[in-house]
Formats: sequence, structure tokens, C-alpha cells
Amino acid sequence: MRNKELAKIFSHLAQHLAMRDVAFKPQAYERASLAIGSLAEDVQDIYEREGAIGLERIPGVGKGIAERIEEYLRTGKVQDYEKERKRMPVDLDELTSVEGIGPKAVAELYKRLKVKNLKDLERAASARRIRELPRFGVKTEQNILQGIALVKQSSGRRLISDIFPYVQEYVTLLKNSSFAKEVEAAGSFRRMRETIGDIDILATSDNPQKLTEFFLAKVKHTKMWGKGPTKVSVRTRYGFDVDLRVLEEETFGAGLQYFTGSKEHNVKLRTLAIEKGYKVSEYGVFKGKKRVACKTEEEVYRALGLPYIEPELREDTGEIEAAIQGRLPTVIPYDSLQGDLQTQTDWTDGEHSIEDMAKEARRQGLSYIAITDHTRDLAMTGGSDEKRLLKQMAEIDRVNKRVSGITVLKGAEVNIRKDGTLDIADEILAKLDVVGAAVHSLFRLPKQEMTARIIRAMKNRHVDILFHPTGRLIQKREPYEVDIDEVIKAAKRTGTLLEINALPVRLDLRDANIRKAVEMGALLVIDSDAHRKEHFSVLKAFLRVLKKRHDH
Ligand code: DGT
Ligand code: CA
Ligand code: CA
Ligand code: ZN
Repeated sequence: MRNKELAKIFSHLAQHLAMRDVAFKPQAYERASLAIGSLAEDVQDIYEREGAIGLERIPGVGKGIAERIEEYLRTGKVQDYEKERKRMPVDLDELTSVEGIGPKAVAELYKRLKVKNLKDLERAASARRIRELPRFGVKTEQNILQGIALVKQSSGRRLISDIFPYVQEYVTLLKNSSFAKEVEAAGSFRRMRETIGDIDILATSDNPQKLTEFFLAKVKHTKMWGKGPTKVSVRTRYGFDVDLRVLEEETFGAGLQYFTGSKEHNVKLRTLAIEKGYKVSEYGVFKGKKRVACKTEEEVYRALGLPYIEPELREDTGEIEAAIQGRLPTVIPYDSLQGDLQTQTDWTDGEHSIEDMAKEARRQGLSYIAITDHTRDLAMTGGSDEKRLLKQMAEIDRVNKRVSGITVLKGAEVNIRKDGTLDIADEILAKLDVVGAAVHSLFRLPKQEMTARIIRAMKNRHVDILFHPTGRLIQKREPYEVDIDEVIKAAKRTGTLLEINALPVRLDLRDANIRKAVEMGALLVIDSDAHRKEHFSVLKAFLRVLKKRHDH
């Protein structure tokens, strides 16, 4: 599948062009990158079947870009991109992984300090050379150092949304080969962790050797960590590791349970088993020499007197105790989402119109969405003031008349000012269906002040949801200093919903906080924070794969 490589090249090309202030082209390449990255079909297949005409039929791909796709498929390179890289040989992914560093900053840092990669950046910041640059300053330099520390600390792990397409690709590849029977992704991916260390794939096969060789031949890798008759472990060309294990059909359930982990969950399970006179391994549950369970995961848990425990719960955070006591929570199935209460449109920093977003949400099976564009204080997004909000409400009325099958709610994502007041007047907030309030500035207030600021906003009777309750960006920005227990209490007291932002990089409330909120009786809302139509489909992609598992 060449789609991911092409998507990356076009995204890099867009950033290079943006660095040189080229007009329009960056957006076109960015659009093409997104379109190709989320395409279900391999561009190579499209090209082989339909030629350049077929490529031009891909939404977001015009003649110029189709030519470059063709060039890439024929030569393995896009000359325009190679030229840009010669002009400015920087490691864009590495540098922009630091929070606050965008293409413009990369260009400045390269021109003035010859910064090409993370190492150079750290050296320049440590030598206090960044603060001397125009538009950077001491504060920015300190933020850069903190950002670098965070990147290093999480190095090696990837966001689950980055890993997801590859898991899908490898699983499909193996399933479609004639050598595999069952194929499942296990490990932290199956447990849906925020970040993934490596991908673990399990399979059964009549010919394990053939299957592992097929995998090695098909998956481009730069290193091979190990290779045996039933196991291979490689570093892919994309820089992450994949383990493939071929298991016996008879013991697949026990193996799946074992390699899904977590290690902590398994340790606790083994202890429980010993207490009951059993032994658990990747080959099954044993009583003495006799194997009493191994075929399915359900069997393994049942043998130990437990109900099935969903993979997402297997972190040894109380799930085994809950299972013993028969009070395991019901996991919300992946296809239960009815609506979406945070979306942005081209009225502010979103990409698509209200109508387009509504239609896309309808296509994804939602029955309502709230349009929650930014407001006044977020000037860089073109945030609305009261007058413009009223105009937008009128437009939403018109969209509701034009578009059937989905309800579009009037909303806003208003800014919480330093003192906890909001940047939109109450009488306008009163006219909205959904008011979300969020901190979008002054992220570094002391904990007490930040907590008081947020709670004051929640007390506003028009505020329905606290958006971004922690403000974190996974691997990029730490949550702000806030007393989350106090915020949860205030949520309960004021009837304000707390947002679980579903963008994989955000997930404002992490699992532990969600659990706390549920235990304390606060209400939660899951939304997409979509800034473009494609953001809904990321959610969909997750749903499709995961649904199957919940059908057992
Ligand atoms: P990751 O890759 O760091 O995101 O996290 P995992 O959970 O995928 O960890 P990984 O890839 O090292 O191993 C996959 C699963 O296999 C792990 O969750 C539990 C099981 N496992 C692997 N090695 C061991 C081990 O030495 N002891 C135990 N108890 N379980 C293991
Ligand atoms: Ca793993
Ligand atoms: Ca592994
Ligand atoms: Zn936005």
C-alpha cells in the first residue's frame, strides 16, 4: 500500500511550500494528503486499473497532483518534493513533534541557526540561542525545552491513531494470504491504549514457516530483531516494531488472552489461578497436567470462575476484583454514538461548511450534531462575536430546513477568560442549544487559580459542557495544572457535562479520570471535535474494526 507514503510526501511538500510562503498550493497538497491517507483502496490499484483519469477521480486530487502520484508510482520519487528537501534539509516530523513548532518556526530555526533535527534544536535551546531570535523569546525557548523533554520521554511510542492504519494493513495482508487462518491484533492495540509501543499480531496457520516468510517478504523492514519458525519481529521502515506470532489453533484463545495483556492483568490472573489450584500460561489453563481451557478467551476466564473481561479493561485497575464480585461495568459498544456535540466549521478554523458537516455526520449514522465554532477571544481562528453568532444561528435554521435526517444544534465553544468569565454575553448564550466553555489561553496558571477559573465558568447557568477539561495533547502538551477532583465535584453540583474529547491526540479525560467522574456521579459527553469531514471518519474506522469483537 503506497497511500501512506504518498500522504506523507504531500503533507511534507505542503509544509515546505508553506515555509516559503507559496500561496494556495500548500492547502491543495494538504487536502490531497488527507484524501489519499484515508482512501480505502490502494492508489497503485486505481492507477493500474484506470490510469491517471482514475487518480483524478479521487476527491481532492486534481490534474497536477494526479501527475505527481503517477510520477511517484513510476519512479518512487516526487521531484518537486526532492527539490524542496535539498533547499531545506530538515526532519519535519521530528521538529514538528515538539509542541509549538510549526513549519514557519522550522524555517526560521533552519535559516538562522541551521537547526535540522531534534538534536540541533535541543542544542540551540540549551545554548540559549533561540531566545535571541525575533518572534521567539525566553518563554518560547523554555517551552521548546519542555516540549523536547516530553517528546523524548514518549519516544518509541506512537498515538494509536497513527498505528491504526498499519495494524489494519498488516491484518488484512495476512488474512488475504493463503497461509493464515485466524488473524488478530493483540497487545496494547487490542486494549486500545492511547499510545502503542509495538504491534503484536497473532495468527494460526497450517504452514507457519510460509506465513512468517510471506510477512517478511511483504512488510518492508529496516531491521529484523528475531526470526523463528513461528515468530518474526521486525522494525518497519516507518520506525515502529511488529511482532508476528503463529499459534496452535487449539490454544489460540489462551494465546490471545496472554498476548493481549496487560502484563499486570496477567500477573493478577495467574495469582488468582494459583489460589484456585490452577496454572495459566499462553497454552491454556491447567489443573496439574490436565488442560482445562485453551480454545477461546471466554473459556480461559470461565475456567477461573470469571465472566469475560473486555480487553480495554485489562489493566489491573480493579477489573479482576470487579469480575470476581460480579460488578464489571458494561462497556459501551462502539456503535452507540448517536450524536456529536463538538464540531467546527469554516465559520472559524474548521475546513467545511455547516451543511457539509451535517451531511457527513448523517452519512456516519449520527442523528444530531452541534456546531460549536470558536468565539471572540480566539481571534486567530476568526472566532465569532455575538453578532456573528446570531447570523450563524439563522444559517443553522436554514440548514435544518434544507437537510433532513439529522438535527443541527446551535452551539459555541466559548473561551474562559483569566477570571473565569466568558467571552460571549449571557443573553446570546441563552439562545444557543449547546454551550461548551473551554480554556484556550493562559494554560500555565497556578493550580488553585486555574481550578477556580474553570469552576467559575461551570457555574454560569448557560454553560452545558466543559470542553477540554485538562487541555492535554498526548505526547505534546501536559494537562494544565488543575484539581480534577474539584472540577468533577463542580460538574456534578452544577450539572455541567465533562467532555471526553475523542480526537486521539486529545482524549482530555484519561481512563482514570473518566472512572472517577462516573463514580462521583458526574455526566460525560463523547464528541469528535471534528474540524473537517475526515475527522468523523477516523472515528468510523475505529468503529468498523472493533464492532466485530463485541459481537461475540
Ligand atoms: P506496548 O507494546 O508497550 O504498547 O504494550 P503491550 O502490552 O503490547 O506489551 P508487549 O508488546 O511487550 O507484550 C504484549 C503482551 O504480551 C503483553 O501485554 C502481555 C504479554 N507479555 C509479553 N511479555 C510478557 C512477559 O514477560 N510476562 C507476561 N506476564 N506477559 C508478557
Ligand atoms: Ca505491543
Ligand atoms: Ca510486542
Ligand atoms: Zn478549533
